[in-house]
Amino acid sequence: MPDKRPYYVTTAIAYPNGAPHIGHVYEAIATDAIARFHALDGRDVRFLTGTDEHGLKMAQTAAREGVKPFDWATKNAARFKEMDELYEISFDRFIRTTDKDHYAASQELWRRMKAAGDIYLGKYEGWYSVRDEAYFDESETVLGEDGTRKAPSGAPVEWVVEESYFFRLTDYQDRLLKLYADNPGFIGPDARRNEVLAFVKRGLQDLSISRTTFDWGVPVPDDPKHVMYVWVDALTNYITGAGFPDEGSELWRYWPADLHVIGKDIIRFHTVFWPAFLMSAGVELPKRVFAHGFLYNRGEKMSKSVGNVVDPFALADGYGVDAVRYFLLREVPFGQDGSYSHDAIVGRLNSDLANDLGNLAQRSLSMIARNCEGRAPRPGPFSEADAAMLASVDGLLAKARKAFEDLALHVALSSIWAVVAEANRYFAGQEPWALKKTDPERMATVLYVTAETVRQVAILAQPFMPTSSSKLLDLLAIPTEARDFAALADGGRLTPGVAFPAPQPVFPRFVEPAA
Ligand code: ME8
Repeated sequence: MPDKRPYYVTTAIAYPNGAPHIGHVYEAIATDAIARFHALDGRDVRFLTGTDEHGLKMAQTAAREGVKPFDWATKNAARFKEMDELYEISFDRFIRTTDKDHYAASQELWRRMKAAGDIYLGKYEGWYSVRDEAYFDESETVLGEDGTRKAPSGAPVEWVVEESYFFRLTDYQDRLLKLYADNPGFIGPDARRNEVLAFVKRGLQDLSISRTTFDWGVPVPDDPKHVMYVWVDALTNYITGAGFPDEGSELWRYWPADLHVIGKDIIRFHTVFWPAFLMSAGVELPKRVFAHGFLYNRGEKMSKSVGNVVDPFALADGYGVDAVRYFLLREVPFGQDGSYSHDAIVGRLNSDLANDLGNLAQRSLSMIARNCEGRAPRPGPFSEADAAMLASVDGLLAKARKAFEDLALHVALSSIWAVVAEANRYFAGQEPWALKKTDPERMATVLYVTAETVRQVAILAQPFMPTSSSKLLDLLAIPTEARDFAALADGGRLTPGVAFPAPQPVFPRFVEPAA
């Protein structure tokens, strides 16, 4: 029976203070693969992504550009959305934190935390990093060589003294530790979990959650000279996207979220502050927060100031959307840091895509076109080798499900490509081109088994490479309603006699442009 339960997955919402970079597209692609995987597996998926538009960083960048923060955000949010569309990100909503319903949700969350007695007025005196939009205890900062104080990220910090509302985070230490102990899967990967545990065990301080020295934010209910600290409203986006506070809404069935996908630098906000806010407001907690690693350009950290940000639009132009999607998810073990280079992507593109899968499909389909009247071959009895090949490809769904359960997306891909390699060995070993003269029936069986393997590989590759996979499925004349995971294994074997369109290469080799 298909599992039709709701599945709610989110990305972090990006600061649209500039153009998107490769880290943003990486997060979108990985989350999209997860969303598509569960949708193909029958789940009722909702996928939320968007932009985080308030805060001092946005206000300052807009001021430098000489435009209003909202206009600056609008311009860049459009670029993020274009990037998502270009990369086939299957989001259900692109939320902007300047959306009206998000103001209502944030203010309602605030009211509930206040009603719970967790918000009080005080005075903040301490360090703040605009780039990180984060407060730091002096012990966490370091004095740079230039004599200025820096956050752990290297961003400059400034001394802030202002009236501020505080959230009683101190009171949540035990409840948070219990949450982590009772739900070992709440924070992943383990390295991040250990980091958060150590942080919370050291003891928490109350959190400043409003600002008065600028007004680019969600006004605090009943005290509009304060705007909410940008992270309070930013985190709330996840429940805005599920219809909060209208708990009778159609969308509320998606809450609690199954998974928040974020980068490792923002784990504390998502696994300490966010669950504490929700506990305070009496809202259920998300089931899991998983932090992916950082991408570095040939090993170097990317940043706008270093000027080595890789433009996702240029990447898509250079290699193709599916090649970039495949490369990032195959090359970087999900949860670890990874690095990008031209040579590495071309290597993967030419070996895994053009040689391994592309050639397998092209060679078997062109033989079918020439020797089987361009129709799905009719197989004879299966030999041991045929049965072994089919058993391997039939076993992939279970492996892929396990890999997605563990959020080991790269493992799902390596299992699929191990079957592609096996299919290439099978094809070469069976020599269907030689069977053409000696045993045409046997040739038909080998071509059938190969094409059936390609069918299942293409179905399973859809979360990673939606466009190329669907081209492959078109070449096998698979109807759109037979492309989900229910059609894997004997849920939908290739039907003998079905006419195929003329075969075309799906994964061209990358050829270096002339210098
Ligand atoms: O943090 N490699 O926004 P953001 C991989 N607005 N991932 C990276 C990366 C890199 N080089 N650089 C950034 C914010 N990211 C907040 C989030 S959520 C309620 C608010 C990831 O635009 C980063 O870890 O700085 C985060 O998950 C996402 O990109 C957006 O980063």
